[in-house]
Amino acid sequence: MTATSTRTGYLYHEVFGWHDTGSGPIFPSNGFGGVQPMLHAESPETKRRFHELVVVSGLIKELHRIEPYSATEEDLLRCHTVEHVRAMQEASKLPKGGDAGDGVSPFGNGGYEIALLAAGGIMAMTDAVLSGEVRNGYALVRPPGHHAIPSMGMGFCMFNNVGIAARHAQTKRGVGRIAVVDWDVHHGNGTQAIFYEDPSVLNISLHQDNCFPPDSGKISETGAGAGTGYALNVPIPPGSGNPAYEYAMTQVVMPALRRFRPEIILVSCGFDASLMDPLARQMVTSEGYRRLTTLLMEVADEVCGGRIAMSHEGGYNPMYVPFCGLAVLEQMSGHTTLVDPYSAFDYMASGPMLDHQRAAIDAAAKNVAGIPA
Ligand code: 3YP
Ligand code: ZN
Repeated sequence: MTATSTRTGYLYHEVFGWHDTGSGPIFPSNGFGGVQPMLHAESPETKRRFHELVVVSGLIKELHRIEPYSATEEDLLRCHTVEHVRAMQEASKLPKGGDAGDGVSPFGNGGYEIALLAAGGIMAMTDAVLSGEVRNGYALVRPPGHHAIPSMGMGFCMFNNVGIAARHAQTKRGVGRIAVVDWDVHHGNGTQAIFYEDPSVLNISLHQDNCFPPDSGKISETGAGAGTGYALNVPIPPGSGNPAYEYAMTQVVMPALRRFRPEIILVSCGFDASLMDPLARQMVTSEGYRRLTTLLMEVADEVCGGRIAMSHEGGYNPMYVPFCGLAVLEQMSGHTTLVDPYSAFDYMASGPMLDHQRAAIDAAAKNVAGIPA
């Protein structure tokens, strides 16, 4: 199978920066309670700076811009309960908005409409990849989605953007088999929950072992009922860097995709496994993200005509996320622009994979054979 287009899609909308997560850094700020107000970890800054680097580097000229549209209530309801959708609609009308479900996922007035555009953003990118308008593409959306379960949002997520795009592709675009590769450093528990009993969606999550949500994403979670075997979890020990992540790709993700043979690969792309991230303890560098992208493109060329649609999830270092993102977009599009100055720090992450890291990934790799052939 060959891709009909060689273009790389790119999607961003200024209103994603208007999703208002308030003034509590993860936890709500509180008078004399000790949490001093500051920008929330999931702030506009990381994504806005990523977008601005895409523009200033000149890479934007090599990308094919895709416009987002708003998901409809019907689109949301393919993944979420009507109670969750109604709760988000109602809270969004309040002068100060509300919370998506767990108390650390605030949104402001009008946040519901922004979340519709985020879900519709990855839907639009998926459409563009499926139609052949682009070969692959990146939707730089906000709020993120991979923690949102059917009945509630959590972990900074309101609705499960990638899940909604997958169901949309199946019901409106005639797609059968879809693979989700989630390399955000946290477990993609929401996406896993949505497709846990569904054999048409293979959900692979690489994440730091027991990071967030607590006790979520163990190798023993492999799906249920008709979906048995179609969930794959790769818990990676803290302190892992490029070699361990590459090993997880070659030993788990690539063989699993070859076995499952999806028609398209959706990526929950977080940059919070980076060397510089405050919300996890991994050591992936921009070159590491470039390498993960190369490997994913290789297997996508083999199994699904190169069709990859990425959706932005986490990543909380406003200095570094833009360079990790630029590396991924450069690799997807085959163009290079400027040098990542933070590569001066790569020596910190240059160590080899350690034995316990290899053992953890080898243990997860055993489940690849459990994907029904
Ligand atoms: C949610 C609360 C503490 C950690 C945080 C993780 C959010 C995230 O990036 N998920 O992918
Ligand atoms: Zn994350």
